[in-house]
Amino acid sequence: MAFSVVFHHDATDPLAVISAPPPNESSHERAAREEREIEAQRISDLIDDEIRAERAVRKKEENVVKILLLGQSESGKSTTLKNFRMRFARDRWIEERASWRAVILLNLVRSANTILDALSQEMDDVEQDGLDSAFKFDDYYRQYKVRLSPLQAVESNLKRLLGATEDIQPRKQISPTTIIPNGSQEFFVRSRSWRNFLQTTQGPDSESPRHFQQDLPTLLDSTDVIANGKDDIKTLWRDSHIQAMLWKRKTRLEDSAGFFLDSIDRLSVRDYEPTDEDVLRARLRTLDIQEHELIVDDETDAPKWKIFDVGGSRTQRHAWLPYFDQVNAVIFLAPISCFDERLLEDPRVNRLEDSFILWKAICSSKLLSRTILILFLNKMDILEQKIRHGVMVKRFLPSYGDRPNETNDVVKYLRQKFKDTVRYCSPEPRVCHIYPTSVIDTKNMSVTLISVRDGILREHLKRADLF
Ligand SMILES: Nc1nc2c(ncn2[C@@H]2O[C@H](COP(=O)(O)OP(=O)(O)OP(=O)(O)O)[C@@H](O)[C@H]2O)c(=O)[nH]1
Ligand SMILES: [Mg+2]
Repeated sequence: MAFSVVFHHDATDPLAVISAPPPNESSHERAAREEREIEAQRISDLIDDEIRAERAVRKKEENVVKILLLGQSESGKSTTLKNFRMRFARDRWIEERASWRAVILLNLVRSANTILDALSQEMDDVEQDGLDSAFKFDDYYRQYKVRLSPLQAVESNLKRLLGATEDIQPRKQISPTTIIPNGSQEFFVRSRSWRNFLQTTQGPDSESPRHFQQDLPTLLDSTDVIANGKDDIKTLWRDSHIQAMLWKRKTRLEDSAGFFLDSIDRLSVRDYEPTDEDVLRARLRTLDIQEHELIVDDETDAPKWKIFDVGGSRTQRHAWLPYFDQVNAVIFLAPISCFDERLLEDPRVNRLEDSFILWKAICSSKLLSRTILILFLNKMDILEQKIRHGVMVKRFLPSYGDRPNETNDVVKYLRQKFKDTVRYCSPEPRVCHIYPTSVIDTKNMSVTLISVRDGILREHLKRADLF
């Protein structure tokens, strides 16, 4: 009898036996069964929808390449991000460029004030110590100090405009043989207030012209004061006694101080508009994590890129860790020109040594064991300058031994050291791409970024296939 039921259904479909209604089913039982089936179908559809939604999110996530920029403070992380934005998000970059004017003027004025502060201290010291052999900065120099005193107010006004905060770092015992951080305190702007600033200064046609108009008088007043003092600033900056005094006192000007001081004529006009290079050179210390989304390829299904820029000073590094298991690639910046410099936040520590310690920690990290590693041996231009001026690498890096004091040899030596660390410290074998860079050199960086992009994409696709 049961067989006759089976043959009632499609004999070619074995599932038909299971899914067939029970024999002799009453109409009551049938209604209840159908209700159960409808409910089961509803739940099944719900689960399908959830799976589909999850897959869509995962697909979207998979189609985002996440890059973390790491390295000590002033290693060039934010400048690298600017290069990415300049190259791959050009429209937005141009929109924001004008808003950097306040930061650029602040960089310039701070450098001038740092020189004036060093001059004052030198005058006080020589007066107190009565050193006959020291060069006497007499009334001739005192008049510059008086004439340029309005720059203090300009610095305060620009800081207020940017919502900047002074960074108070404790001064520590310092070695007499190394360049020590003896300049004015670094300032920083929290990313939120800086973003607000950018959003409110995008020009009279933006949505917030009122704010732009509010900021303009401060910018123009600052420009006028700088224009009034520019000849004095230039004279002081070019004075060989001042240069010798800065060197002797180990006064640390920022890397771009010379660039802005040399460009003072161009920067101190009322209709000044920042160029790409000005923005790249502008120093604004990063606090918090800044996140930028870029489209680095014209193809519609190409992944989007998310780049995370972090603060590099020691007190900021705890914030890096949560990003380690989220990112596809790390670009680590090691400023190799810093072999004779000390950390601003801890002058006992050599900056190159600090970079090595960080690099070792990154290579050893289990969380990053499958992350693509890219290393920029940065500030090549400054390394070349130092070597040209006769600074001896082995004096600061005894292990360098008697190798030639030439840029190429130094780069080769350091490259091998960083490479050895990858080899010996990585939890599993990995390839690391190493590029010598000067991230302020836009032309070369454009080529480097294309190579970095292609390398990351290739690796990203390969890994997506594997896992
Ligand atoms: N000459 C030269 N200057 C550079 C180079 N890379 C960065 N700089 C300058 O060094 C300064 C610091 O660079 P940033 O990109 O702000 O450094 P950072 O790593 O973001 O620093 P934090 O935000 O403090 O962690 C800026 O004034 C840059 O213009 C380089 O290769 N050559
Ligand atoms: Mg930064």
